[in-house]
Amino acid sequence: MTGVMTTESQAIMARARQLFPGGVNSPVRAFGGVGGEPFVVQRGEGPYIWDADGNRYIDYVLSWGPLVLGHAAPVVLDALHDVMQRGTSFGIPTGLEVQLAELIVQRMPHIEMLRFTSSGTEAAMSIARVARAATGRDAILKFDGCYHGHADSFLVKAGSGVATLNLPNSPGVPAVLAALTYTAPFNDLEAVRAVAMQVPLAAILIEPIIGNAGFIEPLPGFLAGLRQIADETGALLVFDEVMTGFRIAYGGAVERFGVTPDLTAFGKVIGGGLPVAAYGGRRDLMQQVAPSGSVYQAGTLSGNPLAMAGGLATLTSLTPELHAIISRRTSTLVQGLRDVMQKADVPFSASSAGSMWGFFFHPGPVTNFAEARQSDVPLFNRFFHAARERGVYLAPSAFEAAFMSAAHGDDVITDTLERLSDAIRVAKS
Ligand code: KE4
Repeated sequence: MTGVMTTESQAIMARARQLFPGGVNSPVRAFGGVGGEPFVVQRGEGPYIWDADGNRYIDYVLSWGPLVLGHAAPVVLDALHDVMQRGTSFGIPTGLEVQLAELIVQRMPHIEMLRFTSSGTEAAMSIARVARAATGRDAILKFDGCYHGHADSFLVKAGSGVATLNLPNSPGVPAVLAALTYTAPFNDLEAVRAVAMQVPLAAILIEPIIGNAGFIEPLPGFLAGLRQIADETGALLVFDEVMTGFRIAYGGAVERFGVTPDLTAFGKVIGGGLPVAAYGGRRDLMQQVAPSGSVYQAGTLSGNPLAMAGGLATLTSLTPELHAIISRRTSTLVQGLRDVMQKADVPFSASSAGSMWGFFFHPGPVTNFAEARQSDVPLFNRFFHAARERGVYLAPSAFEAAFMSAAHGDDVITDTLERLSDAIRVAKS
């Protein structure tokens, strides 16, 4: 029997599995949700990535959101090349972090002061600490399906029933800490009110559109209702815009929904593919962060000049006009997908906001994570692999959002729809 040829990806992953848990440096990359063997990427350019065996894919994951200009955008590469000539890291203030912060504040005026970190986890974790210090309260409330990074307080799962104490969702998370995090279903104001009236909350923390359970939008009035509950009960309202920031609208969730949080976490797009995140908001709250205040938070590579240059090049290029173009193309893709799935006669619902989109194999509407979990995951998994075999890379999980970039031209979208039309024909049978 001839030996099965080992692909280059398989050979590299075999070595990786000896070195990293699951062979990866972040769990979702291991394809655990969809099964099969992850591939190793060799390079990316524009809307495309190539794996170690030379297979090309149209990429709708875009490094889980950061690459709103596409892979290896020339303007980003030029900025990095220029800045690295002067050194790569100092641990000393540089003008670049000021410039990027001014750009963020200019587009999101509710951000009066901010702090850069190197990951969204750090940003969200720091916000929890600031909220607890500012309110003198320990409890926080999050929503089923929302992900805010892997800090202990956020790795919790809903207990039985609605708005109950939470249980650790990972070994190593102390039960006493998990018990300080309450969970409510997305879009359920009564559940939030039930907790907030019983328990003094430091913060109500939410992804304004959930990107970590697929793509789930707030019902009209839901975010405004959270603002009201927060004001009535003395909790802070926190938007985790690590994924939605500069994607669902030029000015993020505040522009799209007209609700202003007290603190916001950012990430992904503001680094343009380099490790950047940030948290910020009301000046009176942010001034409590060391060294101006006593809430400690720090980071060796926070505000790193390379990362700042990546973010500056990206946000400077992302003009309102370009954002509108990408958003329009995203709508075209989503409508095209609806048509494809209708012809294939499969239960399907899809939506988009700016340059972020997502779908479920579910008739819809999907208004919370429990409903999302009723979608046809086995069909999604077959569709994921059929799409990948036809050169389209979607997130390797039924519960992740998808993204669009400036590099995904109309021709790429047309090509995508043709490929996915064949993929669903195979996946549904
Ligand atoms: P990081 O620590 O991974 O930079 O950011 C955590 C985070 C915080 N908030 C939101 C809304 C996020 O989406 C994330 C990270 N998103 C995931 C994608 N679901 C990153 C991919 C991964 O975990 O490898």
